[in-house]
Amino acid sequence: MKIYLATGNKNKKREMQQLLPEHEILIPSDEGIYFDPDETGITFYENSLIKAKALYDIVHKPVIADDSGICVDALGGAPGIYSSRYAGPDFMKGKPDGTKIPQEEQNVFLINQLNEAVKKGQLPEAAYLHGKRSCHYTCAMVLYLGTDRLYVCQETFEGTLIEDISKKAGDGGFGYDPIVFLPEFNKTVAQLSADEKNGISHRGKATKQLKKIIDSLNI
Ligand code: ITT
Repeated sequence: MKIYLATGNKNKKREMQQLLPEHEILIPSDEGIYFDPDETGITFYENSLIKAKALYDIVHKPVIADDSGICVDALGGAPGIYSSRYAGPDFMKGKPDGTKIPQEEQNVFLINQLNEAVKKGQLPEAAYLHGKRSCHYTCAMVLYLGTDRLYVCQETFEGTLIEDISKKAGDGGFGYDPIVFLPEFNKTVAQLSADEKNGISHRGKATKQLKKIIDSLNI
């Protein structure tokens, strides 16, 4: 079946196609559809629903949306929903003119911001509970099948942020993956194979649950 993925992010498309090989994953740009809805929500779920509904209203076919991001405990869960726009401590929610900075710079800013917070102390409780460098990815996935007809799965993927950009490693995955370390694997997320990442990631776990719904509905 054709499933539209409400994204402009080709890395999300690649991972979703690996996760749902029996379906054809299409993104708006594959069909020349202009798609850039305002993500005005304040939660992953709200933004995922905004994207899913916006694309459903154009294609009137099953749509999945993925709103995701990295949440650093010592930073109170930031950058969270602003992860793709994050531009350092002065522009946690993105630059006023909407321009994005390169991923490498985002990575450096995030590590330095965490290092500063750890140095200053007085971290949020979660950072003491899970470790001062703890972080997790979150993925809110909405399967939108018709007006007022939708299913939601939200999942997380825990790791720790490396201490210095010189320790970044791996060229798999995308985004913040080279700086997210998984102690149990002794690897960064970017050092995992695609199958390994999909097996444990926020996106992989959310998709696994949505797949059960897709299969049970026989759509
Ligand atoms: P769309 O809104 O068009 O889907 P986007 O990339 O802007 O594309 P989000 O608003 O959901 O999507 O932001 C997700 C950001 O979170 C993404 O750009 C990365 O910076 C980060 N992110 C999410 N999942 C990730 C993953 O698996 N690995 C690394 N970084 C990830």
